[in-house]
Amino acid sequence: MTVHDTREKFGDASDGAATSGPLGRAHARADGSAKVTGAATYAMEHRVAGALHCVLVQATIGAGRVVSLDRTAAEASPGVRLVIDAASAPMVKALADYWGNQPKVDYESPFAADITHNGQLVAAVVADTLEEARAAAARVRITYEETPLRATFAADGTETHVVDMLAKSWGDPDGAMAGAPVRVEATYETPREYHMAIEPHGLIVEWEADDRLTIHEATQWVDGTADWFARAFEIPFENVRIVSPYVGGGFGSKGFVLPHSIAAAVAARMTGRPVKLTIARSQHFTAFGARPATRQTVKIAAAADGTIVGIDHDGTNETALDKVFVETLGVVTSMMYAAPNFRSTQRIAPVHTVMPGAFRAPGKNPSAFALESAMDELAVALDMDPVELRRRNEPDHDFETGKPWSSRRLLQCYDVAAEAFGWSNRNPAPRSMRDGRQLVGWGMAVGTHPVYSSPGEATIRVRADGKVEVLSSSIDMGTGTYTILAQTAADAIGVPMESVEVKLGDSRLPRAPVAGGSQLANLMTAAVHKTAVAVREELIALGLTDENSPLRNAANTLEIADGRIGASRGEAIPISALLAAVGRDVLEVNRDTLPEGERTPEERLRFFTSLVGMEHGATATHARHSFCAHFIEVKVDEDFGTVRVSRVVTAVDAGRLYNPKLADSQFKGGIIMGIGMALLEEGITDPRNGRILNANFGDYLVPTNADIPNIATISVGQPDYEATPLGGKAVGELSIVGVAPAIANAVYHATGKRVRDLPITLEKLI
Ligand code: MCN
Ligand code: MOS
Repeated sequence: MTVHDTREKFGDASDGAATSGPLGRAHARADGSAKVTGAATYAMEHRVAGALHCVLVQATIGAGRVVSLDRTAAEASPGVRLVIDAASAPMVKALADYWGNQPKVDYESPFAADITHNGQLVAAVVADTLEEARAAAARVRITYEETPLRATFAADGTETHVVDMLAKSWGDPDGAMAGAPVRVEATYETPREYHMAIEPHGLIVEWEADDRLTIHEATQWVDGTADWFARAFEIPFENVRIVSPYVGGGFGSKGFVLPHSIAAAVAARMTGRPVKLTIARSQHFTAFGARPATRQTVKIAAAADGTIVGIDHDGTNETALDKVFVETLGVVTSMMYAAPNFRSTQRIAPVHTVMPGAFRAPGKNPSAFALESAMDELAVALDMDPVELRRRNEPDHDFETGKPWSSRRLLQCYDVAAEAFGWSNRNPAPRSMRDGRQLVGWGMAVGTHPVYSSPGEATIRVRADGKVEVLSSSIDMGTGTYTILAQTAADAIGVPMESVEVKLGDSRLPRAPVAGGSQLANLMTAAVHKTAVAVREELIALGLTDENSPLRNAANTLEIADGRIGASRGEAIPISALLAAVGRDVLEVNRDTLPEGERTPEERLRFFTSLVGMEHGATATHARHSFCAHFIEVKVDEDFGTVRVSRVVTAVDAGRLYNPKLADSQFKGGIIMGIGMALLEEGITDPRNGRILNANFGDYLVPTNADIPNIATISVGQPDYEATPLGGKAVGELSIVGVAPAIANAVYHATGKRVRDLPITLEKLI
């Protein structure tokens, strides 16, 4: 079953899209053929003459310090141009982190001498060839002094710090718990999980002058990256060019500048040559952080009829010793159900790890694993259908902010997904359903993601041949930005999709914020729409008022459709003919969606190179979220305990979908990642030295085709203009949220066994 099979019966978002043009329609990816034919070039495929190769040397201990680092053997190796470490590399300006935490020093090195995690960057070797650099890297002799190590956080909850800023509480949660007839309480754990994008991290750095550089690097944020390099090397923003036309997946890992990228830029500057650095797959586990391990205790108290009276959620995530990353664990819990009494506590536990980072639906994803597992446990305790339990606790507004929902069609998600799945045929008793030697389990859970928004900017050029160029420094990491921006421009101007060409991923283009928090589609379609409407108005004005326009006396106003302009009932001419007649080579318009008011160039830049302009979730008037409900079937082998997901039906409310085909692909991608999280993914840490033992694609398992069943996604969203200008809500991260608990709940239904720590591997079931 696909979204298309169910559309007739259940409808889909394009029903409400209110468009006759391309936006809201299922178009194939505009960049698809370039990708499958190899014409799309990724960062490391960029050819640059005379490039040297850089290879990283990483710490082999988890805690302590470098006592000596002997470069002589490496420097004497064939082809070697440079060996650098903390002692020999020049420092760069230390910057406040992306959340505004100020640095403790003025200058810092990308290389460490004090070791706080295994795999920390300690040196780099630059040579003529990759092989020579690799061979020499193995000859860097390092001796360490090791100090005691905390590889993972202690199970007893000691050594955690409460993050006061994130504490939430209302009503009387303790009183509600004490007086309630039904209570569940359990602790849930999720392990370290890694992004594992297909395209490895890497970059090519070229210094054209002392204060001017170009970097080819896959990034989710061209402008933020350019600004970071500019400030770190103390050169003007305009002098840094970041080029990133294609990104082979990022999932949060390519949002921010990482130490190895600074190291490559330092190496290029020192050698005076372009430098290429690709980090090896094994280094992807330590050169930057992914989802931290979490432990969460959830208590839910309810009346006998299932009405929730209180929720208490206490969650901890591990973080680095010297840097704080918070995986915000209370985020889903505080807005999902009508809880009159509520508390959530956020803790962090510093351990010897690389600083964790954002990974698809940070906070939301593990938060939902705990909450949605606990809801299933509550349904069991109440002897109530889990969908019915959720229906009874559907909140009519957001309890946390007190604001109304911009839209919340979760009840509709339950209706259509339950019907498409056949949920009414479920026998609620565990171990009651079978398929031969397989135990069959049906489980469900919900997911959500807030709508974030930031300003955007776009330039549109209509060329003499009538073709339309859309220019933006925003990026497409497989999501569909190229396609939806072409759709938006085509729709608003009135030209066919085929005559629109979108150029992205270059800091020379108009500004864009990070493609993170699932905000890019909504904010960039808004910026392109605004620009395209202005283009359309200018074309019409030209047609009506230019003394050489053949349409000058045609009517009071003109219309543009299918690339032709004319009076509504009169004859229409191609846009190219109008431009030729009035003697214009090009018509160019630039617009942005920055807040009103005079802005200095510095203020404008700050909006696109920091997170200051980002609106999180609620606006002044509304709470904005996307929603989804997953219904999942698993088959568990009774003898071996192996779990297979055999069917998934997911209903989504992400508002208006700009391209249902690409949105469907996003939803499926998220669900597949959720299946990996539930059944396969786990970074295993050696307690002796903090090493990640399965730091490769052979041992860190992600789902393959054989692991993935039929997935049906059904959209019940309708345009939500309180959420965003064009009515869409968040898509990219939504559907990973809630998959793991739906599977855990299905496994419980199949086996009678509740697994509270991911992944659900066979030894936990036997
Ligand atoms: N879309 C739509 N209608 C909407 C919103 C989005 O049709 N109302 C579709 C569009 O095709 C759009 C895509 O969904 O290009 C994603 O839009 P959006 O939700 O705005 O997400 P972003 O463009 O900001 O992309 C980032 C988001 C994040 S934060 C992660 S993490 C993630 C994700 O996208 N990483 C991905 N999806 C990914 N998909 C791929 N293939 N690779 C990644 O690394
Ligand atoms: Mo997505 S984790 O916000 O890049």
